[in-house]
Amino acid sequence: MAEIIFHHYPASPFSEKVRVAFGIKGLAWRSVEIPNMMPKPDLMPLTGGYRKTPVMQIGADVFCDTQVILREIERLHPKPALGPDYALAFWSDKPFFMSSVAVVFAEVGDMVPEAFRQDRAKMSGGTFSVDALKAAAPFARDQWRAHADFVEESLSAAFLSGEAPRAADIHAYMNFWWIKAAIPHIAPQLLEPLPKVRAWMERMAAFGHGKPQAMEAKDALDAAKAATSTAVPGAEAGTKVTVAADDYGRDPVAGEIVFANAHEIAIRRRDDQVGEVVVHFPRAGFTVLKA
Ligand SMILES: N[C@@H](CCC(=O)N[C@@H](CS)C(=O)NCC(=O)O)C(=O)O
Repeated sequence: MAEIIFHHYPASPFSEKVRVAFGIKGLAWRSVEIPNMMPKPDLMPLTGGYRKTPVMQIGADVFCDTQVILREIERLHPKPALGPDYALAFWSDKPFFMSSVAVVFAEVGDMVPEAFRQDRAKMSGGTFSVDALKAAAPFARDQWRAHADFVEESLSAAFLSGEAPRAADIHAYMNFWWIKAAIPHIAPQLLEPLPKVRAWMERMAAFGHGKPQAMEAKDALDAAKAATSTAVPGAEAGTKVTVAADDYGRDPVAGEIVFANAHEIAIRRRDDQVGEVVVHFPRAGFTVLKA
């Protein structure tokens, strides 16, 4: 099997979900560091326009969004099982993450470069107003505290579902990890009323990230070009579509369906730098339009 190539950057909270999964499963992987804003010239040839972080590549198969990334890792490396807690990703990635975004950027929004603020405004189709974030901070902190307390209340064992870590732990952990990494001066205050969460965070951090080995972006493009997708065509194969996220970073990706099922759609596309690749997206949270 071709090696796992993971396109990410260290401060990315969604990437941390996958890095922890690599840690729990003890996997070796190649680490390609990508920019934290557009342009991403070495990523676009692989994804065809999808710009979010992270992206996982296995040969000529490219997985966009942690939903399909975690599903593919579980399929290829089923032990130890993380289980099917996918619904919890929606809680972690939307209301809990959005309150974390508001809490974090109310604190550090002034310090990030103007290019980053413009990038995030464009990606969300809105604005990035530090003044508005600061004004909303008390409300955002209440929201954050409520979501954080859901986890505190649920921790009656070492992990959320018992004595072994499951996907639920990974989803829940992302926002705590990010708060601690992005606003270390505020995190102790936010975590103070959450003793079970603090102990569980230490257990989660102890899994580490598996065995990463750095890789140049150009080498990842060459690896795609040298490989052939292993995706197996289904009944819908050949239909031309565009696929786009339905929340933010909605840049559409065009291609021909290889297969589509309840959870995943895989489309084939060509690019001079990578040849023919198959790009995989989740169904939940993505729109598919006939081209
Ligand atoms: N639904 C996506 C969300 C990914 C996401 O929002 N990632 C953030 C970084 S953690 C992002 O893409 N930010 C803009 C960027 O990195 O260019 C997933 O689960 O992978």
